[in-house]
Amino acid sequence: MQQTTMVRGWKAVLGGVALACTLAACSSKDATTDVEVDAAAPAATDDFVRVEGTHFVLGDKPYRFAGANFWYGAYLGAPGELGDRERLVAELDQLSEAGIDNLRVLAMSEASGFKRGVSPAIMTAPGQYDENLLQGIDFLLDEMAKRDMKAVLYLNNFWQWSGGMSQYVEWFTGDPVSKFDPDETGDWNGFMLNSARFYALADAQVLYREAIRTVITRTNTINGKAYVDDPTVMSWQLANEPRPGSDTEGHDNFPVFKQWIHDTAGYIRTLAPKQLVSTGSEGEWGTLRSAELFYESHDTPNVDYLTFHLWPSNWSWMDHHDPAARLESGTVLALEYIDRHIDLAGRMGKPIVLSEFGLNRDKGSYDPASPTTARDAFYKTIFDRVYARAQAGDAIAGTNFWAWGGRGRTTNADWMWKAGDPFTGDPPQEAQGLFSLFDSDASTLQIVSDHAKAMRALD
Ligand code: IFL
Repeated sequence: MQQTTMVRGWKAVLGGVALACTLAACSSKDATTDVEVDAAAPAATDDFVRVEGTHFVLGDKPYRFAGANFWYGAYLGAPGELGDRERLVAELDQLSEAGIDNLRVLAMSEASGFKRGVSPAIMTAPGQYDENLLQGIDFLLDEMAKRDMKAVLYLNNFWQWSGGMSQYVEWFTGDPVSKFDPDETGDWNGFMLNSARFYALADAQVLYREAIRTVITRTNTINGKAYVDDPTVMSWQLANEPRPGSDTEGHDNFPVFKQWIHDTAGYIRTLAPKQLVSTGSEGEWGTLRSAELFYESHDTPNVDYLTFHLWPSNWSWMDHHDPAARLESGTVLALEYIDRHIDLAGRMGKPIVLSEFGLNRDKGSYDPASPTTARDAFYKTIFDRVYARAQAGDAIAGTNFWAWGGRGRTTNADWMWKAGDPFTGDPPQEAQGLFSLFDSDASTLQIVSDHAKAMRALD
């Protein structure tokens, strides 16, 4: 199969696509006319994480990990005033010393009119990119390589905090994101249904692919490595938490959503054949609460492994304001959710990663000095189950807690982020301290660290 990825500006491609795509679907072949889907599995080379059956392998050993979400890693890596390289290096050292060596990072954001959107964005306008922020990814990857860390880089977002799919919808329909901004309207259902229009917009898909290509085919300005030849990148992820619709509405979007996953994953595969492709899905919760639809949407050789997320207080299994109150009953549901997804991955014959989970601090405090008793108990129980299933040879390969807050602190009375503030693990639409694991959270860090070491020690 010939792979001829042409380098073209998105506007030049647009004309061809408008003719080639229907609004219902835009396959990868249609979108570029020069890229084929269902490409071969990545070349197995020793330095890259690869998939063998339901496991990851690195060199001649299984690769299992306890990692972190670090969405703003590239922002810290940017040169000059924008970034904070000194902080980034110190925190990578802290994480690495704790054995936390797998980081899930945002690699594309879009400038938006959302009240709680991050600013600046990597894509400043359609097809225009902030070179400083791209150099932030360069710096991050280079520093991670020095510490033998692996990166999972996501290329879009279903949610508003980085612009994401809704911003593409604005660019290509003219409907402003402000009309659907959940932080203004309180209407999350309407926001999600608007965001999910993205998949069927042929022109938006062309720009999205151009953004994907811009990042994936980049050469690191610090170490000269082509990203596609850099084993630091374990996986490219289609988006953060892509959903076909809202919690339970949007079944009509499912066919185009599924096709979008299969074709976009195939497109990424052609660009980065040595690296893995994953979706960033929450699992059944984010797929119209359906295990079957989750299975179907990932049933393509273009997706190397599965991801799922676990949010007991967001999902009302526990209480945001007092996570201890229903810790026990919520944990039962959480463990069932974990087991169901690991079993499903086993049936699909793919590895699976719990790539987000989190819980509030005691009494729902945002204060980094407040205790984390319930959270610690929750982390420990989750890790124990993951370890037991991994030890039994099941498909679970690792976890990424949400989220590394490091030394980031807010001094704002409302706990919310504004442009220019230090970053914490909580994105701008959430209180800074909601789910962040700060550098001072010694007991939680110890739990993660112990688990990381135990996972690594498994054969
Ligand atoms: O901050 C949220 C993030 O957008 C996500 N999942 C849940 C997080 C906590 O609410 O991807």
